[in-house]
Amino acid sequence: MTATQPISVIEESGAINGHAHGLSKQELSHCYRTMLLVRAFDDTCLKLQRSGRIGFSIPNKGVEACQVGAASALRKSDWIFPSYRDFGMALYHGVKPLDMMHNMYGNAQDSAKGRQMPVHFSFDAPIHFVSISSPIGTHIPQAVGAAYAAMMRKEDTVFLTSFGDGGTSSLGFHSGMNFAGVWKAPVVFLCQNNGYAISCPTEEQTASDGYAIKAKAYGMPGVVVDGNDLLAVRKVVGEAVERARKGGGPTLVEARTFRMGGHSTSDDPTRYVPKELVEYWAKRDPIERFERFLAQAGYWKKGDRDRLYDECMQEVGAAARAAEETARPALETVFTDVYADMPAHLRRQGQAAFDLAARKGDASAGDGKFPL
Ligand SMILES: Cc1ncc(C[n+]2csc(CCOP(=O)(O)OP(=O)(O)O)c2C)c(N)n1
Repeated sequence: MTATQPISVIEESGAINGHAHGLSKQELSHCYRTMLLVRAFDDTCLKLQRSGRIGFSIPNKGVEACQVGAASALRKSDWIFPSYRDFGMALYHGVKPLDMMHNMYGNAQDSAKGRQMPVHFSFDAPIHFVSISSPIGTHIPQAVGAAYAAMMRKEDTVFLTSFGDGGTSSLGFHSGMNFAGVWKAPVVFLCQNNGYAISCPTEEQTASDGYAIKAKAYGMPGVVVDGNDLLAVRKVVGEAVERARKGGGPTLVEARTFRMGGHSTSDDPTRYVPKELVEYWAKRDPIERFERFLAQAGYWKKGDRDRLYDECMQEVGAAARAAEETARPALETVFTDVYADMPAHLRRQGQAAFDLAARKGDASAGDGKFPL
């Protein structure tokens, strides 16, 4: 890992040494509660997956400050082109756990009607949150193209695209960074360096001295920030956002953090992450760090965490129950939302599938058994 010291604001003690964050008590509380909501959603989905009620989930423990700090630096009119791990950004801007749970269950209320993987949300926004793509890095040039279009229309909208350390090895990273650098598109590239791309560590991902340094080759600033420090992420992303908004072009932000769970529920990180590394990062939990800051500001006392986390768990639990009770999408929806006029061969295939289902019954009814 590079020797560059990440920018931080909240010291381990919770002190911020005169940093003017400019946030009201209400705004700070919203950041704190959103981080707890991310964790509650995460904890609940892990239990749902392990008990066979949903098929898959993407853990987020440890990276909450990156997501919430970055989202808090954006206006609602800005755009987020997220990675699959970024649902904290959506929650911050008002998406409800229930909207997310419908997707986790792939039910009839899911905007993708179960035709996407779980955690691949697409929302009817309270925020501009582009639907999540699985292929690594493909959303990076999409964000740049959208930003360039906004620039040509002389809008002052900013586009944030977020990806992991592994995302920097994608073709999309190169083409997006290059185009944005040349044309000064209003983009913030947020690389959440959580140490691993599934089991691939940084030493095997890049020969360069970290990720922020790559910005230099594309003619833009590169900044390293402590990704477990919400106020530092907000400050660094906020400066990049304002630079972009004023026509100053893109920035690459590398947020150093650590994912405290598996890559996904299909992964076993104990097979490749050294125990000492987990212990090191466990002492740097982003939520506890923020609590120490809130306590020093006089906004937090012992007991607040349990009460609020419990509230979040109630909200997420109710969402899971409601999503589980919601009917599955109708079989016909497999064939909808693609063509305005469905081609004849697809209509024939659809009819054959409906006839089969009518004769044999619903093949997916499994009495609550693990669906895969
Ligand atoms: C183009 C492409 N190649 C491979 C994969 C399989 N894959 C899924 S997630 C992942 C790791 C990505 O790691 P990183 O970008 O660091 O993000 P993180 O999961 O750590 O947040 C890989 C290789 C994929 N989805 N898309």
